Amino acid sequence: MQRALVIIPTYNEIENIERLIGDVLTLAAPDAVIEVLVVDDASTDGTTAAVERLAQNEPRAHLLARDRKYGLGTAYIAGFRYALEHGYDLAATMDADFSHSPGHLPEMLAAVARADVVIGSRYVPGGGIRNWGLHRHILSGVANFLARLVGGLKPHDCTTGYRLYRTDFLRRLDLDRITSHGYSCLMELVFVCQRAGARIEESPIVFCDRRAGQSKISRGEIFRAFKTLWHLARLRCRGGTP
Ligand SMILES: Nc1nc2c(ncn2[C@@H]2O[C@H](COP(=O)(O)OP(=O)(O)OP(=O)(O)O)[C@@H](O)[C@H]2O)c(=O)[nH]1
Ligand SMILES: [Mg+2]
Repeated sequence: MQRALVIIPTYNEIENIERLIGDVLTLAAPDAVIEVLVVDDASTDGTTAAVERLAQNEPRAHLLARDRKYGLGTAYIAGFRYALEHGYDLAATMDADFSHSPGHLPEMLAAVARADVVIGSRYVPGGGIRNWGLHRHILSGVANFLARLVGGLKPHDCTTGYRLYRTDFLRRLDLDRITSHGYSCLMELVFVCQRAGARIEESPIVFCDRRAGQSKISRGEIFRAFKTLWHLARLRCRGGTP
């Protein structure tokens, strides 16, 4: 039986997090024991306290409470380190706002039997997006087009945060050398995994726009995504790794 840790980064997700943890922990996954790690960046809406309370009565729920908003990318890396230190076989990442339906996780767990990294992909047959405005479609389309063109990334969806990694593969990566701290870390992670020779598989997901709580993506994050793409393009030209 494999041990899987679902890493959920949070910043002000009080309306979602307790219900999401409940849904993840009641998933039927025949070949895996599922636990949850919330990586919270000093939420101001009570998310930290709510998860802390829940974790006191639920041994499969864990909290990493950080003292300020360090950013989404660093939350993923902190989650990976926790998974490596605590001997999990698999590490998943999932947004807290139900955009990533826990219902897709069993399919991703099945797919990881033949891969090092499974990407929950909106842009493969069977995948899709519900309730997005035109500007979000354009932003995501442009980011993925550039990621493939400039960064040489092969997956069709390089900006999704719904993923599943084998920890024995993560152990081979030099996580200290990941440079992006925010959302663009998602592209950098694909780049690093691809460079390290990962077998990457895309498993279709239907992404639903958040119904509760507020989006945390900012204009600054979009600007930083371009900086990250530039960084990846340079690395690609030099043939080096980040
Ligand atoms: N720990 C941590 N989590 C974050 C941070 N920023 C965002 N998150 C979490 O990362 C996940 C994705 O953030 P969202 O705001 O949903 O980003 P998004 O899905 O691109 O935007 P929407 O479609 O509007 O929801 C959510 O679980 C957030 O709570 C951060 O700085 N630190
Ligand atoms: Mg979201």
